[in-house]
Amino acid sequence: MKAEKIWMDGKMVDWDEAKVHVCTHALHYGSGVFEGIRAYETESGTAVFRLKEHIERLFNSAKIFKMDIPYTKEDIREAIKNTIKANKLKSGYIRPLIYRGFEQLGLNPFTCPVNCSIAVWEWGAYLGEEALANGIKTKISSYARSYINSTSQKAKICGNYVNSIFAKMEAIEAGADEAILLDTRGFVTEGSGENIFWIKNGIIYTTPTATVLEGITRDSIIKIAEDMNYQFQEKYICRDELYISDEVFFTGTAAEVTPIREIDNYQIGEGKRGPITENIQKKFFAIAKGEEEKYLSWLDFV
Ligand code: PPE
Repeated sequence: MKAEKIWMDGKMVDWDEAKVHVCTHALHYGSGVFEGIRAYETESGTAVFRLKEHIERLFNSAKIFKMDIPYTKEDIREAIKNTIKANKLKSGYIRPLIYRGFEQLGLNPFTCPVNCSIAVWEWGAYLGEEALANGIKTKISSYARSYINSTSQKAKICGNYVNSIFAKMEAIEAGADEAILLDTRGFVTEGSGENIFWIKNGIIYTTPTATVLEGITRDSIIKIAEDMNYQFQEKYICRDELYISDEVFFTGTAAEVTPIREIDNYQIGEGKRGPITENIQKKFFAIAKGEEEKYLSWLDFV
C-alpha cells in the first residue's frame, strides 16, 4: 500500500513525508474520525461513489466528537478530487482522517488542534477476489459490539475500532476471515468493518441502524433491492437466525458486497454465493462502474 501524495492540512506532501508527532493526541487515545470511500474506473473517467454522503457522514462524526473541521464540505470534496488527480489514481480507496493533533497530552482533547489528512491508494477486494465470488468464513465474536452508551456508533471514531480489532484478531486466529459482533443483549450487529444482510424465503433483511454504523453501502443496497422489487425489512435477530438463513452477505465500502458462506462452522444455504446476493452484487458493481444510467447521480466524476 503506497501512493505518491497525501493531502495534509491543505498541502500536498510526499507519501513518505506524511508524518505526525508521537505525542499526537489521536495516536494515544483514538481521538479522530475518518471515512472510507471508493473511486471506480468508468467509461467517463474515475468516479467517486456517493462522495456527498461520505462527506456528510464525516462532518456528522466530527460534530458528534466535538471537532470543528477547519474546512468546508466543498473544500474537502475538492481536496479529495485533487488528491486522486495528484496520485493519478484510476480506482481505489480514499481515507480522509480528522484527528486531534499535538499540543498537550491528557484526555481533555479541546486544547489540541484539529488536523486533517486525505490518503488514497489502490485497494482491490477487501477480503480477496475469491471472497467476492465464493464467499467467506465468519465467526460470531466473543467480543460484544461496544455498548451503545459507551461511545457513539453513528460516528466513525478511530477509537471505536479497537473493539473491531479485537474481534478481527480473534476471527483470524480461529481460522475465519471475518467476525460478526453481537450487541451486549445478544442481537446481531455487524462485522468488524461491514454491515450485514441476510435473506430468508426471498425477503432481504438487515439490522436497524441504532446499534451499527449507518453504512452508505447498506443504504445503497437497500435502494437497489427495492428497485429490483425484492421485499426488504429491518430486524433485530439472534445469531441462530443467521445460521438458518438462505443467504448472508456483508456490505461496506472496503468489502463492497461480500457473500458469507459459513458462520461458526454452519454452512449457509448452499455454502457459496447465493443467487439473490449475486444479482445484487452485479447491480452494485455495474452502478459503481457507471453502467447504470439511473444511478449516475451516485457518482462524482473526477
Ligand atoms: N460498519 C462498520 C463498523 C464499518 O467500519 C463500516 C465501513 C461499515 C459498517 C460499512 O459502512 P460503509 O462503508 O459506509 O458502507 N468500514 C470502513 C473501514 C474498513 C477498514 O478496514 O478500514 C470501510 O469499509 O471503508
